[in-house]
Amino acid sequence: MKAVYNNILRAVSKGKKLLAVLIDPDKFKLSNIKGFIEKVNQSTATHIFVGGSTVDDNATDHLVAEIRVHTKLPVILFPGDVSQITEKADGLLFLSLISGRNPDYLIEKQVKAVSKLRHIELEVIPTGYILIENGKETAVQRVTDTLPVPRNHVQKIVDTAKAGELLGMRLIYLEAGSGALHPITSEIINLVKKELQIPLIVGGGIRSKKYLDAAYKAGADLVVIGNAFENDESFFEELT
Ligand code: 1GP
Repeated sequence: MKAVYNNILRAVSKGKKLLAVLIDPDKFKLSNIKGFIEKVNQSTATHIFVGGSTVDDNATDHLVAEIRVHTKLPVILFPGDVSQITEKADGLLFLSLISGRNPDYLIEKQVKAVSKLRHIELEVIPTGYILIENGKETAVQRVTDTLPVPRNHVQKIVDTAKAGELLGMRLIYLEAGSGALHPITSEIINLVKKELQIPLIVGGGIRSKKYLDAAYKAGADLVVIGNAFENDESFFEELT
């Protein structure tokens, strides 16, 4: 079954824009999940992503189980580490940090994940993950010990995304980083989108409807928002 990816493809082919709410297991108490997910259900969100750069073992498993009790939206893992893989989710973004040059995040972690994936039923979606500089150091940069691509190296960003597609990745994720000062620019989104046949995810620092609409208009198929919902749940209503 490839339901998660096929549903994304179907939505993109119809020109429907997708929105993922990112939940970081490190920042959410299990007891707050029910109320938060009720807001997600009433919003325009189409997906729930779960993941973080540093998460305690088992926290993701428990959190995903609790989320599933309260929603029918697809729950997709966006893991910072192998320990965050759980079969309770609907799918897994199998990330390769193709903007970086750290072999651990290009292939080593993926090899380590296989012994876990072999025994569980989880839709695995190969995803090229591209970190772009946003004005401040991000957790991804720190944890992965890689440099983001400078924002003004637009051709390099476009070529990196295309290389990911040519390597067989099924999604490209342009990441400015959690709480980014500058979200990914419309110019970058637009030029990357023009090169790709596969769906484009954009995230990091999107904290207003204006930013969200700009990302969609430039060509993002799916936008990921974490901090803006965490910091102020009334943001859900702003989007409706
Ligand atoms: C981070 O792209 C996501 O990995 C979302 O970022 O928390 O800034 O919305 P924000």
